[in-house]
Amino acid sequence: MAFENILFEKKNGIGYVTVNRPKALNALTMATMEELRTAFTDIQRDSAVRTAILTGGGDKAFVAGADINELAQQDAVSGKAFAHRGQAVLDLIENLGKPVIACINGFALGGGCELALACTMRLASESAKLGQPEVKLGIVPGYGGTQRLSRLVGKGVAMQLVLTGEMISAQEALRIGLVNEVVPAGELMARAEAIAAKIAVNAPLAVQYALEAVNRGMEVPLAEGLFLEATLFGACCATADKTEGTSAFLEKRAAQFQGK
Ligand code: CO8
Repeated sequence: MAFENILFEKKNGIGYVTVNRPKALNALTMATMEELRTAFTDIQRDSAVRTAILTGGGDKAFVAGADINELAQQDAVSGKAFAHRGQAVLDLIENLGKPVIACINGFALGGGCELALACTMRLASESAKLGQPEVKLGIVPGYGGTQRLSRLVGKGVAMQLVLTGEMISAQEALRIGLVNEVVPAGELMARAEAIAAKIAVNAPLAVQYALEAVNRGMEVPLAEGLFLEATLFGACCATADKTEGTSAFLEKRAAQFQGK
């Protein structure tokens, strides 16, 4: 499929997705969201792709939010449908079964911050700015910002960000746990690729189940989460990769995983 709003490339086991509307600071139109859905569905289905890296085109923005031109047209019914459809794309990214690393190379505001929140981990360049400015536009976050942000950084800090709408620096985002690491802009992609390479040598099913255990475990009481963990642990014990991983350790050689 030819994309108009994103760039999509698969190389060395990594799916590279770039939101590419730099003139509008990569603002998310519905068409852009549909293209993201297509690209991430492809990544999910392609067993040769082990991780994904999501970033923004140009040097100014990751994503500066939902496209305000489209937002301005929404009424109660279409606005709800709009938010729902976009949320489904972010759910796909969050539960892809493969890690998605957000490279926040500039503004990550509103829907852009929410898109980053749906990723498995977030790296930011030193000049990145993050925030949930929706209240300044008379709306609330609609792509999960009121939910994922508070789960990630805690209720009090999330409230401050969502209610003031103020932008914070990459360093402040690091301090509150909104991003995992801050790196110089020129090193952002290389750092993401280095993390992806570390994940790629591990057992694919174990990576997938670990991701599922953390994501789903966050939503249930501890006892249920521990039960889920034990169940997925048991499932891992039935895989060829567990036999290979434990044998390779005992034979003092590198494991060759097959994702089986
Ligand atoms: N939508 C559309 N166009 C945008 C957006 C956006 N979110 N952000 C920037 N642009 C455009 C500008 O209009 C401008 O276009 P033009 O050159 O044609 O005038 C171009 O990008 C460059 O922007 P600026 O000139 O404003 O650049 P500055 O460096 O002066 O400022 C800012 C950068 C601070 C990032 C500024 O552009 C800004 O404040 N942007 C809006 C940020 C924002 O409010 N984002 C939240 C949007 S709401 C949202 O995301 C809700 C998500 C949930 C939706 C769920 C239901 C749909």
